[in-house]
Amino acid sequence: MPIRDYSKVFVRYDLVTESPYYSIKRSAGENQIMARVIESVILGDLDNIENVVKAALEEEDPVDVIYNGLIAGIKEVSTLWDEGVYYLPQTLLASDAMLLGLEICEERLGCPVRKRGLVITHTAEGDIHDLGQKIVNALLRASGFEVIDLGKDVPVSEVVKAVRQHKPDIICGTAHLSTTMGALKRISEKMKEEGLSVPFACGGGGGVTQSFITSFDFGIYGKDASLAPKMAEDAERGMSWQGLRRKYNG
Ligand code: B12
Repeated sequence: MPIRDYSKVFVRYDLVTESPYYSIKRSAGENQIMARVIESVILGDLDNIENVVKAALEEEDPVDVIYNGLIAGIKEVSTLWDEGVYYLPQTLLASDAMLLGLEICEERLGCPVRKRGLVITHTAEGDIHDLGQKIVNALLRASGFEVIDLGKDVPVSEVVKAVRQHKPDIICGTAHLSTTMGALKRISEKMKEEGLSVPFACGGGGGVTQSFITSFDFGIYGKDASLAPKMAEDAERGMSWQGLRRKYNG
């Protein structure tokens, strides 16, 4: 007999759990358009994320879509991962959907004509968790900073070389793994060896805490990406890394 209803074929019922839908409702409240952005991130819906984000941008500010849509969605994905509901494939799809959405928001944010200063951003050597870094890039660019994005899994020596070459006002680093966060400290040590002194704002997960980041020279801990433009502004005005640390981690 021919199959009449294809919607029941190849459905992974273990993935179609109550959990994501419950999460979406919890995060978005009454805002239906934001609920669709969150849903597209959680479900890793690469076919629809672009249209959904564009629709949200007709009603909402790009920074709100980033915070209340894309970041809210990926936070739910983090919870689903921690609860053991999501595994690598779903998480990877969700991450890619978030990155696509972020690109569209970034385009909409545009860049102020006057450049305020230069920032180098990267995700630590051995680490591919670059979502936080990409958010930092978008918010910095929206605030008028020129951003050199070194990408993910960037060797310590390459970061230091870029600092030597471009002389940024501030560097940003993101790490999530206990095995990669040490690269942030090694950057600080190498900069010191070479006589370079640049504020080094860091964020991420796992062991990347304020006490770890402030255990090495130049390190300033940022819990949230929204702090990056504020730190960059202070650095560009000439505040030292010690001054920044007092202000943000005091
Ligand atoms: C998404 C994710 C992935 C995605 C990453 C996709 C991508 N493009 O980033 C994929 C599926 C690829 C992945 C892979 C792996 N992952 Co993973 N992953 C996660 C997950 C679910 C969410 C992390 C995340 O992106 N959060 C959202 C972003 C937006 O948050 P964020 O980066 O922290 O950024 C925020 C702040 O920290 C801050 N911020 C960040 N950077 C900066 C910088 C500055 C300057 C400032 C001011 C602020 C700031 O601003 C942002 C918010 O505004 C976490 C679980 C969790 N609960 O966190 C595990 C987690 C990080 N992963 C983990 C592991 C183990 C892995 C794998 C090794 C799994 C495997 N067996 O292969 C691989 C790692 C491969 C590698 N070499 O890196 C572990 C790490 C454990 C540890 N402490 O070592 C975690 C904690 C899961 C767990 N509980 O086991 N992962």
